[in-house]
Amino acid sequence: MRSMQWDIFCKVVDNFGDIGVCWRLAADLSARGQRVRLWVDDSAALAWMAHGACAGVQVLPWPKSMDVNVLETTPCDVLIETFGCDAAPDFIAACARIHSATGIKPLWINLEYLSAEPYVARSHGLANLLSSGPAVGWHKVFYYPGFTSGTGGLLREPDLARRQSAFDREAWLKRQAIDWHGETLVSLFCYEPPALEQLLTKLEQNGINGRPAHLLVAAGRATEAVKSLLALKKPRNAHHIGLQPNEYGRKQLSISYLPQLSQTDFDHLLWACNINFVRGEDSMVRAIWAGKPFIWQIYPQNDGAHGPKLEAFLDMLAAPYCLRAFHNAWNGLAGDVLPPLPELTSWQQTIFAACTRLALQPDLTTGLIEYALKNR
Ligand code: TRH
Repeated sequence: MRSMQWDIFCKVVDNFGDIGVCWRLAADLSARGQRVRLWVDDSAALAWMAHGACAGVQVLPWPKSMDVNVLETTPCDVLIETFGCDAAPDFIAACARIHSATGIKPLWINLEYLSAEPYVARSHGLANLLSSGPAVGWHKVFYYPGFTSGTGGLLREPDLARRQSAFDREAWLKRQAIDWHGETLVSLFCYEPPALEQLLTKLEQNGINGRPAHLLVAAGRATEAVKSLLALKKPRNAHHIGLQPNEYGRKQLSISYLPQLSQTDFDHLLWACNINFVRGEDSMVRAIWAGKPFIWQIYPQNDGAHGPKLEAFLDMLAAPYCLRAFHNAWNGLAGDVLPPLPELTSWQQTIFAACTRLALQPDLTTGLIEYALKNR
């Protein structure tokens, strides 16, 4: 396959989703023999997220005029702006200069956010004609990841299934120094869900279906949210959640706080757990590939756009009523009372069916490479 030069532009707005998706895409392109420069305004998270992975990607600071000289020796074949960010004007001006000297012009793609809403299939592949600036007359193509065949698909590395089937849960838990005694493992990666306290109380009282639960809490906002709730509970209760034995003298909930994991280890976490709580878009996709029961906290938007987006996602999953009700409460979109967790076997079947169906679609990186080979 022809190797092309890809230039990916990433602006970190907040949280880890922007850089997380950009890094995953960059690493996947590179693993398939493509050459990648990742231009990012804040690469701090890559220190832990990308740890030990993919020397083939060049990570570069957001470009200024002197930095784009590299284009003279290695011109850009495919320019990807991610999540509505505009590529640096100096970079575009350099592309335009090269174009007038050599006729070489990059394919210009705007990679959009993931959603299961119907507008995605309608908008995928539409192009805008640029009416001003050094690249006037060029086209910018809107490329939408998605869950159906009329969209760009989802990120899924070709070796994912092989790695997953070779995964050794106990060895991994040991390497993470997690003190596990066969409890039901639940991962928690969230913002500050209004029903978090209720979830902790439910787990403390009943574990999962009466079996002890061990909660593995992701670093950052999830850890802060859990710790501050436990600190609030302390004076009322005189005990920490998770330290209370139940009527049989057994502890129903224990908690481990995780360090920041590499993306590879974040996958391992999702594979190791029986139930995953995830947030944002990238970890939701990874939870689908993990094939385990999961709950999604959607990224909340001020205009309420996350409500219909969550509905569309639940429709795509063919989620039964109990899974919808739990999602709506977890996301603060319906009532104050957190319903019981869905029954595990049917929950597992719903996710497994979605995972199997979605794995049959071409993945995002394959689609992008094919599109670039055809349209460049
Ligand atoms: O961090 P997020 O909430 O990102 C969000 C959303 O993507 C949202 O749509 C976007 O608009 C906003 O950012 C700006 O959740 P997300 O998308 O799951 O990204 C988290 C990334 O962090 C994902 O790639 C997994 C990775 N990660 C690790 O690699 N190690 C870890 O320990 C943790 C907790 C996460």
